Amino acid sequence: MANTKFPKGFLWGGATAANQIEGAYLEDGKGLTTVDLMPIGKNRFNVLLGNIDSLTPKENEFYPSHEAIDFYHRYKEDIALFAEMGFKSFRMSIAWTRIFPNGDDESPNEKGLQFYDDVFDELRKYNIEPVVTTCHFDVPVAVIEKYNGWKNRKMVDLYERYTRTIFNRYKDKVKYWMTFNEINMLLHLPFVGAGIVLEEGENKLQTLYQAAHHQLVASALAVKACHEIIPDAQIGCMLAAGSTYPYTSNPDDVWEAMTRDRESFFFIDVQSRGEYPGYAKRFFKDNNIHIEMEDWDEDILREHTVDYIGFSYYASRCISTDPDILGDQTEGNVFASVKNPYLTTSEWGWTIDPKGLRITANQLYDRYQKPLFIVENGLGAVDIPEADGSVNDDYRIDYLRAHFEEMAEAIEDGVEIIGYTSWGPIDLVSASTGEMKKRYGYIYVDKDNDGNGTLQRSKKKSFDWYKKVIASNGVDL
Ligand code: BGP
Repeated sequence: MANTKFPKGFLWGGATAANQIEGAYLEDGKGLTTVDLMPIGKNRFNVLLGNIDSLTPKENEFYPSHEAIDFYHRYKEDIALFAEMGFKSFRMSIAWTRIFPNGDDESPNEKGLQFYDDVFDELRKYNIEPVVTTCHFDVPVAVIEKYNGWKNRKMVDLYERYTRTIFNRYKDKVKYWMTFNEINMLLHLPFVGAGIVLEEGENKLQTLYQAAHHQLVASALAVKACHEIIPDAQIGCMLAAGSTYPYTSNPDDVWEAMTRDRESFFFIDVQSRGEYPGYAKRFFKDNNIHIEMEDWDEDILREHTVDYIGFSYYASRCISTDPDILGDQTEGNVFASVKNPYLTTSEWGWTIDPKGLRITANQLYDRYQKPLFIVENGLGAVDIPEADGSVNDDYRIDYLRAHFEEMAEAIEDGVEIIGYTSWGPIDLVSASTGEMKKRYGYIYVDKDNDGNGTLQRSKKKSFDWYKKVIASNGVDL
């Protein structure tokens, strides 16, 4: 198509995670995973942070992941709708606990393996490329009970066995992989992605960075295994990205912004450049953090770096060292940020900054010089269906259009971007709040925050709009 900035074969699509769509949380042998213990409401945030008093679901709580949107039984209908929109790719995750219900079982669960075979076959039927995250906010509860989750080095072996199992099983069907979803989130929400329950008086930073080291080694071993088992596959990392701006040109603000960004870049510096950066070593020294390593860890990290940089982008951040300004924070986001006077926010307080996508993409490409894959982006909004059931989500279209324009600019800047999967192409459970009413989809799902609704799927206005965008490879916005 004339005038497109998007390369031929650009992987337009949508992104999801097992625990936010599948439901069937104990069906066909699946074991409990971290998210199955995360209720809706205030308590959810406590659990995300690692303050949890019981590792079994409670009678009087509502756990959104248990049914989610029932993709487990409805995947054919949903994939047919993605195909109708013209998806070239579909990002999803495998639930570790469908494959190894306890995380350390002797042999994998055949029914779990079969489910993903069926999903991949269905995608392939429509020429939709599966893009698979091995671990998206997902740690088997049994290994938290037994080993304290990623605090324990044992997790490296268990994860390696799990990833080798899925690479072997799906080697002919899946060519795009990612290791840990938003790996940097471990520092902010230690329970959900790392199964970390913090003890009273524990040296939090020591625990978090030791767990991070375990995940980084595990990620490198997965890269190694993937390259051995599926030589024609690509495997990437996944960063919760979003540049941090200094509130003023005061060098203290500029340095603070750089420091905040490095908190996140730290993970990708190791996964992509293959070694601990100097600034991290200094941070460890200043904070009395001692990372225990095996002799061969540094070799593993250096030799098995990722092929591409996957990232989510929802918002930019802004930081100040002035206590008066620092008090004026945005709400509802795990990354601390002061309000940026030039930008507006979503209903959940997330800063809306399309140009920030161009800035972030350029920054990541300058730093790593590897292809980028935008694997999450989108607007969480309340959709109110009209009397006839239609959803006129022009606000969502406006948000996406503005981001696509900036993505096209980044490509013009010379940044290599291989694909874009918008978050939640079908309404799904919100990770941070557990709500259904925080919707991202082109496809509406009839379900409310209390779990009521028919689960029926219907197309929103944005459905046809995104279809047109894909068909024109980003020209017709
Ligand atoms: C990312 C997660 C997703 C997702 C998204 C939107 O952090 O990788 O799982 O849910 O954010 O967040 P939320 O669902 O809280 O709106």
